[in-house]
Amino acid sequence: MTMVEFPEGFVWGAATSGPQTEGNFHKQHQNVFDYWFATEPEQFDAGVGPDTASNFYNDYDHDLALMAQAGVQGLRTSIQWTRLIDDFETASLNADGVAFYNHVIDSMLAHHITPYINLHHFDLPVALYDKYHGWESKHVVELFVKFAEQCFKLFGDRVDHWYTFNEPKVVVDGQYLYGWHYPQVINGPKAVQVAYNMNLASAKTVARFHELCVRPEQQIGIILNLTPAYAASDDPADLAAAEFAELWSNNLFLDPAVLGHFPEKLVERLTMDGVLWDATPTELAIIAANPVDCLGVNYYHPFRVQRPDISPKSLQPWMPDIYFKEYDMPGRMMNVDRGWEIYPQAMTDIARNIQKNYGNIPWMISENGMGVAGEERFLDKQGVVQDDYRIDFMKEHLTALAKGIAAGSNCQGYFVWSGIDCWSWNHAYHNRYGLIRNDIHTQTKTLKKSAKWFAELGERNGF
Ligand code: BGP
Repeated sequence: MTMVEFPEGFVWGAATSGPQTEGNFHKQHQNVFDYWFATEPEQFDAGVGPDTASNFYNDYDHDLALMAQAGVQGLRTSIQWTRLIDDFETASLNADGVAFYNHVIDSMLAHHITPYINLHHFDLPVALYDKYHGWESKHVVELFVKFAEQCFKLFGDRVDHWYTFNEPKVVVDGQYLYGWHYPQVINGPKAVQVAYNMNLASAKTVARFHELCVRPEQQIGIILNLTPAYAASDDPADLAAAEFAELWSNNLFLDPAVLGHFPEKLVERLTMDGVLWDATPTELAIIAANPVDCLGVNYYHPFRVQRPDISPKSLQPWMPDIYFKEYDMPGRMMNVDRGWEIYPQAMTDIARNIQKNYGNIPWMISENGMGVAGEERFLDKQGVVQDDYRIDFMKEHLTALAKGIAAGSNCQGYFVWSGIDCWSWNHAYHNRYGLIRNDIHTQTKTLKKSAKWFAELGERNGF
C-alpha cells in the first residue's frame, strides 16, 4: 500500500557535479580544487584528489545507463568552466569540452534522463583567482556571464532546466570565512563583497538566459543550501542570534534571487557595522529586474544557533560570528560519519517558508542524502550494499516533504545526492552517498539496495 504520495509529474532525480565525477582527463585548466590538491594533497582525505573522481569523463554512458536502472528520471550535474572554455576573457571554446558535454547531454536524453544543468559548483578557475581574486572581482562576474552565455547557446537546444550556482553561500563560508576551501581567506568584509558579487552574477546570468532561451518550458534557477536557523531556546538573546543567522545564511541569497532585493534588516546591520558591499544603483536594478524562475534547495542538516560568546570588538576584521554561535542540541539524532545532525522536520519548514514568504515559487529538493563511511561492511554475498539506513533517511525526509506539499508548497521534485558514489571536496571518498556503489580501485559500479528502492519509489510516485 502506498502511504506517502507525491503529485503527478513529480520528478525523481539524482544530483552530481562535474568536478566531483568527471576526473581531469583532457581538461585544459585547473579549478581551485585541482590546484589545491596539486599543491597540498594532505588537505584531502587519504590524499585522494579529483583527478580520476568517478571517471565520468570516460564512463558517462555506462553511468547514465545504471542511473536509468535506478529510476533516475532527471540528473542535475554541472558544466565545468575549466573544461568548456579555453580563454576566460573571451570565453573561446575548448573543442574537447564542447564535444564531451554534447555527448553527455545526448546520452542523458537517450537514457530518458532529463538534464538539469548547473553552471558553478565551487569550481572557480584558479587562474581567475590568481589574476583577479575570483569572486571578489566584478570583472569575474562579467567573465562568468560570458561562459554561461556559451552554455546557453551550445546546449539550450536540448536543455530546459538551468541553474546559475550551486550553494554560493558555501563559497562565501568555505573560501572566505572558515578556511574549508582554497584559497582559505579569512576575512568577513571580503566575504560580504563575494556574496554580493555572486548575487549580481546570478541576476546577470538570468537576464542573458531569458534573452537566449525562450521556449516556454525553459527555466533558470539558483541552488541554495537553505538550512533553517533554529534558536537554542526562547531566550531573547538566542532568538536574536537565530534571526541574524537566518538573514545571513538563507535570506542573503534567497531574497535577491526570488524577490529581487536584499533583506532590509541585513543591509541595515551591515551598514551599521561598516561592512556593506559596494553596489551601484544600476547593478541593484539588474538584480531587481531578474528574479529566478525556480529554486533548487539542498538540505542535509539544520542550523542550530545560540547567542554569541565573543564581543564584536574582539573580532577584527568583522566576522558574522559576532551575532551567533552554532549549537549542538543535546540528544540530537546524528549521522556520525559525516558529523551532521539528522532532522527531517526541516523539510516541512523549508516548504512552508517558500510557500509563505517567496510567492510559492516552483522549487525542488536538488540535494538530500546520507554519506556513510566504510560501506563495504554492508555488502551481502551477491555484492550488493544493503544500505537500509539510506532508504530510512530518504523515507523520513520524504515524509516531511510530503507534509509541506500537502499543505500547498510548490515542490516539483526530489534529487538525491548522489546518483553514484563520487569524490567529495575535503573528504574525498571517505563518505559514500550514491545509489550506485563505485569501487574506486577497479572503477566497478553496482546498484545498491537503495537504487532498487528508488526505482520503485518513482514507479509508484511514493512509498
Ligand atoms: C553539498 C555539495 C555537494 C556534496 C554534498 C555532500 O554541499 O553541493 O557537492 O558534496 O554537500 O557533502 P560532503 O561531500 O561534504 O559530505
